[in-house]
Amino acid sequence: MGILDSIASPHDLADLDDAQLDQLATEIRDFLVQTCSRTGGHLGPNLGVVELTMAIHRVFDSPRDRVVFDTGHQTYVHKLLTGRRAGFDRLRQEGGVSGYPSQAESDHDIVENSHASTALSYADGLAKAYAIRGEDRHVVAVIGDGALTGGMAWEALNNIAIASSSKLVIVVNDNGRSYTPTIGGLATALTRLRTNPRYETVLDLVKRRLTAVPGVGAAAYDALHAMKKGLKDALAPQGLFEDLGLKYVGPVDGHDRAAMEHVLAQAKRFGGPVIVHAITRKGFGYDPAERHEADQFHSPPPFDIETGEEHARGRIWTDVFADEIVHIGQRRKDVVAITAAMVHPVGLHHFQARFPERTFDVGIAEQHATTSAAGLAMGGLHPVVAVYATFLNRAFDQVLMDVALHRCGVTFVLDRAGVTGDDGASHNGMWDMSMLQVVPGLRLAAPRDAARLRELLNEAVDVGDAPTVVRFPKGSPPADLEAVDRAGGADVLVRNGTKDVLVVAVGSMATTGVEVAERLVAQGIGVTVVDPRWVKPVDPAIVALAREHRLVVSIEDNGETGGCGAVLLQTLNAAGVTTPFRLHGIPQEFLQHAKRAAILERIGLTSQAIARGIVEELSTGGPDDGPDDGPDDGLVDGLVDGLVAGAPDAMVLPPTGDGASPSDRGAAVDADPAP
Ligand SMILES: Cc1ncc(C[n+]2csc(CCOP(=O)(O)OP(=O)(O)O)c2C)c(N)n1
Repeated sequence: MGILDSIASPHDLADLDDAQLDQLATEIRDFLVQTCSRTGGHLGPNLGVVELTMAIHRVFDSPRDRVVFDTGHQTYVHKLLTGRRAGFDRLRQEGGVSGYPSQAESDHDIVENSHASTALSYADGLAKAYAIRGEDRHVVAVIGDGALTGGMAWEALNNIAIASSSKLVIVVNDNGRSYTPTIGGLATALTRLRTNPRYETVLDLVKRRLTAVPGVGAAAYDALHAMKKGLKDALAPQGLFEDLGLKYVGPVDGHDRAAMEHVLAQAKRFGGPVIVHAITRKGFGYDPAERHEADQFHSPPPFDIETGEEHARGRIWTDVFADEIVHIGQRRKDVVAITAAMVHPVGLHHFQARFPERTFDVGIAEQHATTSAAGLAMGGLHPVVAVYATFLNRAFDQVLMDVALHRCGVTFVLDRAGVTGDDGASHNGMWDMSMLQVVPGLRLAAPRDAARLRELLNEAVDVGDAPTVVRFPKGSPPADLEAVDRAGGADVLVRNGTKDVLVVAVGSMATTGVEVAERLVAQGIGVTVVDPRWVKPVDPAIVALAREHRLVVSIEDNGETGGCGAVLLQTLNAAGVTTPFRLHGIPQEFLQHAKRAAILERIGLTSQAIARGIVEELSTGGPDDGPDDGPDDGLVDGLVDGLVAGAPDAMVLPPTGDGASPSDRGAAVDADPAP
């Protein structure tokens, strides 16, 4: 049994000696590598915070003292030290520990995040609350140099600087990287600190002094303490944190646990806000991660431990975008690309390699990305802002007022839209189509397959007088699904039999829509399936089709409230179309982490569940369910007769093939964690 097995809470760290603590750090690293090699996960960031997290838990008294990790992707070590080791068997899977902090998992987690740059604001509020309530509790915020590029972090620092009675320790975990190296003036300033030649000398000195004394003695502390002023004055470039009026300690080697503990203890004693600048290495201690150029194993899918080679994954939606945006860039010299610190994950790396001067990594700054894009458009260019769908939430006001109000031709490309699953509630891209519906002039496209992604992206960048959005899900696109006809700008995917049911299937739900049609047709129900391609504004051709059918069914992988179905229903209502309507989308709830297919099953977004609902509606209520008194009754009564005549299977539709619907299989989701 290793030491890690004996750790049930941070208190168990107190009695360990230096050798045991070193051993524990090694065990934690081994454990993380083993686990992530099977499940995928945020390995690199966690390998970088092993000693730092141990030091925090030895110096502070969590959960009485509060520890808030920015973004939350680097909390695996914290979870291991707070009694959650067993749950790592199913990391990021249903029933296992989640990939981010979780209140339900532990009292040691107060913030449930995943969106970056919020920790300092939470910590500011917590520390002020404890001060006002007269509670002697500290708050520790851990924030990476990447997350520190987010504007909200600086809004917080601006306030923390004057909150002199806040017992707040901010640990800047500076590994020089977000995924790729962190960009911008802040990164340059931090680099100056890190690469100052005297820094190494001082660190060496610190180490020598500390190891010269047995254990963690007062002499060691005094040595460090005496040096603090020197460190600060000699090495801290005047003008970063100190000009804000914040106390600054460091830089300190974040992999030197004893040094970290001393600096943290010193910061704790100060009793007001203090910044501790820790230098760490992402992926530290696992060679393939340290050598991994693109992102030092920021969030690999399952991999081979010996070689670090990632298990093959198929071609995903992002790859289709990555290739097409290069073609567009060749054709259009005015097209420029913006990423918020995620050049590889959003597929801009090829574009960047080809057109470096036309690619802007703005840091974790979706708001700035959006308004900067407005400026670029005003200046005569066509920006493509590529972000994960969930992160566009950050920039709603900027989309509305800065881009749309000014009728700027900016294209937003939203990756990982819809249910993403493994990364938990805040990573699902289930709000974009609701929030964007209210933006005047904005046009929104949802491609159903790779061919449509290429087509719609090209159409989007041709719009020069309004924002356009192209959104697509995580994972691999299904096989291209050709249209049988066009209706206005929409593609007709199925036209079979009489005009009983019109299925309006949005984007990635098109395959599901076609499967629903197959099931209904097998029941003798006539079906038309359309993919609107552009879901905003509503195509008049769809309104006309709705008028001709007896039931309209909308399917989307977006929240039910205010999404495509809701707006279509509203549009039909305004046009006087009274056809009954069934709306299928994601219930407006925070979805706990699980596989995407399992979540879709649970919330009824499968062809089987949708088809069953339609048959039930048609047979029990729906358009008209009375005696034979109208033109609809042939269908309805036929179904009811079928049921009455001992055909209960009409209600329980058989699954196709192996029970998993083709769309569920086609939309295979890669195992890589989202950031
Ligand atoms: C608002 C927002 N935008 C983008 C991301 C995606 N993302 C997750 S981690 C990360 C990099 C974080 O870098 P840093 O804070 O330095 O932490 P590290 O991983 O280096 O420890 C990014 C861009 C996010 N989580 N939140």
